[in-house]
Amino acid sequence: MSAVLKPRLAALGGTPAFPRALHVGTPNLGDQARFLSRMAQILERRCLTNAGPLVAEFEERLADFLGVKHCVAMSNATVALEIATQSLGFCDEVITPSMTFVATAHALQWQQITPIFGDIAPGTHHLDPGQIARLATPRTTGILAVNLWGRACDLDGIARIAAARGLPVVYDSSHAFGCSYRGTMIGSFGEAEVFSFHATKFINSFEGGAVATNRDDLAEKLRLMKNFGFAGRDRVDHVGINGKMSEAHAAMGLTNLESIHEFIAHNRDNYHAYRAGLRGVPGIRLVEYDESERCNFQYIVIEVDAGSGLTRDELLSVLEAENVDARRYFYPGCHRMEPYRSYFPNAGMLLPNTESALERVLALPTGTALRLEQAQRIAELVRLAVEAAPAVRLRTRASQRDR
Ligand code: T4K
Repeated sequence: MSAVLKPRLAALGGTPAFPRALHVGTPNLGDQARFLSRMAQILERRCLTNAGPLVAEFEERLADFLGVKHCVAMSNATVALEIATQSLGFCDEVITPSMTFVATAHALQWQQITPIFGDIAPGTHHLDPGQIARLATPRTTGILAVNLWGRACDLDGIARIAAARGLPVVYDSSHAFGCSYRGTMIGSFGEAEVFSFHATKFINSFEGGAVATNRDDLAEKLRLMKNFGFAGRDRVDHVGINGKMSEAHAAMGLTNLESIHEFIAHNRDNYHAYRAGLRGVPGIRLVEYDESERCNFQYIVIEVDAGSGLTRDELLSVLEAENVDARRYFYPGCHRMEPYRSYFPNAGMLLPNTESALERVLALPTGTALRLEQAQRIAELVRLAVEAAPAVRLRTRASQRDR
């Protein structure tokens, strides 16, 4: 980089590239008038929750879109994971990755199920199917795999090993709404798949989630369990919880679902801008999408390697100084969070690929609130930071010393 450009980095004394912070996870919003009209209908009907028409419509549209028999809407994905795994009789030990949002592990631990963390396959951020064979014991009752960043994990590999061991599989597909695997929409794999419609997700219903399944018996049980186990007005057939989605949440979900193609197009453009801008930057690897599949392009994730001359955290400081609120998802890994850290203090030794990825991964802003030129500018800032790596390192060390 020419010396002239160096001062443009705020970390080296320039002014921030963006006057206001740009975040990972700023919500995608559909047509506001449609949403408000749905809200007016809700108030008019005075049916606010408990199997209202908008939740039913949302479930139907989701199932259609995913090409799956049933979609059961719930209050959020964490509760949906709990209900799905409990419905399938998961107990004792369940194999799951540590490279995920902590909700995946917590959904198990909340039910006193021990998450057994499997390593990711090298070069991927996904559970290595070989780990299942290695970690399965007579106490293993299921697999909870994650389709991280909207990219499918090795669904065939996992299905093969699970079938050989007679283990049911649930997928945490919180990131993967609108994505496919070998031409089939994510949503119909395993016994069930769970989606999140949290505000930060590709399609949001403020808070919300859903379980997709092709099994009639399972769908029926999920419906009972999310509604206290009620099978009739005065009949409770099962232990249950309140996992219901409200009509207002469904109104938001439906409205956003109607804009899904715009969201995808916008995210795809941002992704291409990042890909072009980061091409050839030494030590920076963009986690790419397979565009022969359907993708939601929801996460822009890079890996920062030694070749960049910077650590991931040094690059993060540079971006933060520019008002780019990049995130170290999902650092430091579930196995280094409580209570798992206390239960398995040496788990990291068995998770070398996970530990290495968690030191290098950085999620960058995208979504419909981020304009194309902002994505281009962020990529340019990453390039400048790498070009100015020696100066950035000196500055970072000096500021650490001063703290
Ligand atoms: N499994 C996986 C693999 C998941 O990633 C998640 C959730 C779950 C399960 C559980 O799903 P839910 O039970 O939530 O349905 C956020 C979300 O809270 C979490 O839902 C999500 N994963 C995770 C990836 O991201 P944080 O701690 O990063 O959230 P927060 O509050 O820092 O928000 C991120 C950024 O988004 C903020 O800097 C600003 C922006 N934002 C956020 C909200 C909520 C907005 O602009 N507006 C908003 O309303 O966890």
